[in-house]
Amino acid sequence: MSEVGDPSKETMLRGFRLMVLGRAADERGTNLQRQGRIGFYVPMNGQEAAQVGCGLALDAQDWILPAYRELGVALARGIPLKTLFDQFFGNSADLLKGRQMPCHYGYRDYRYITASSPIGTQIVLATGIAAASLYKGEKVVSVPFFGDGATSSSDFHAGMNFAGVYKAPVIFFLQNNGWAISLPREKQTRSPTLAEKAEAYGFPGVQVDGNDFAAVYKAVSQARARAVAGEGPTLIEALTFRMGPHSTSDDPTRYRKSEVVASWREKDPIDRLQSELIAKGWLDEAGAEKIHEEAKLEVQSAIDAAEKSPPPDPSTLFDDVFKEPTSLLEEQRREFLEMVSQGVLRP
Ligand SMILES: Cc1ncc(C[n+]2csc(CCOP(=O)(O)OP(=O)(O)O)c2C)c(N)n1
Ligand SMILES: [Mg+2]
Repeated sequence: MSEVGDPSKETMLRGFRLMVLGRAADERGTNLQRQGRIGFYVPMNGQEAAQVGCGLALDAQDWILPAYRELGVALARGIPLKTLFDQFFGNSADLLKGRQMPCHYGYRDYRYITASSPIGTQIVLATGIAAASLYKGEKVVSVPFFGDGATSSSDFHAGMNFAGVYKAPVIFFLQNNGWAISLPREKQTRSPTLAEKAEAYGFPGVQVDGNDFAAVYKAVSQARARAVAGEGPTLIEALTFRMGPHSTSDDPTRYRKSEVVASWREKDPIDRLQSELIAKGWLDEAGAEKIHEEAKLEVQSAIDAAEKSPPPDPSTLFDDVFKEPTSLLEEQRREFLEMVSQGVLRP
């Protein structure tokens, strides 16, 4: 169980390692797509403190409902790198059987619900799960991850209202990274802050520096304590910045000024935590360097292992549609495999 309030030395060091590992994996994710080795990628570069800080403040039993760029949360939850890269490659070892876009993963064993691209959907789902936890008397919270853009969705308002009325144990974790693809935060709403939207629904909304690992951890752990004590939900607005493109299908230089990006580079969450740990005497330069190097090697070995697995067998395409396949489906499978063997179709 995580501590409530300020993170301990162990949690800070663990957070640092995970943030460094996340950055290394994320950079390779983007590069693998650029090299044509995977089909798509959604980077989280710049948002490591928000994601790992939140992830580590949760209990393993809490429900995570990610959007699509929550690699830091996945690592904090303990999902192995190899499992994630298997999914990015969509290979035969992928637990999702190569059927989802890269980054759209979910794992029952980790209470990590499948990522959802339709904006805001995780907000209502999390609220429903939290209402069920309340009904069953479980001391767990549900955490939807969403962005500034999602606050304009109807699901945001429906979920917030429902959670407020029923005092559902939800931590609405909003990463305000400044942009909803090419739409800046300033054009999203006239509210001065996004956090204050919680007031209308009768529960606290707090703004936190999303590039400050310890501040995020503290805010989330306190919101969690409140939720499991039956005091209801909290909206947390973590102020951060998306350093890279929205996804590998986006070119942010067409809508963002390079000076703004450069100013956020000065606030890099990993550099910041590294300096803090060194200032406290909990880490030295050589120790930090070792963590960076080890992360790169760990990522490389996960990629090497994942790339060795062949693609899923074409015949599996028809599995899991029904518990018992219908005769029509079996006929389609036969026809499909025949076309594959004749080279008419290439899986
Ligand atoms: C309901 C819906 N509308 C539009 C889209 C297209 N879309 C994909 S991501 C995105 C921006 C979301 O921005 P934000 O909520 O700030 O999250 P971020 O990508 O910045 O993490 C949009 C509009 C979508 N996926 N779903
Ligand atoms: Mg955004």
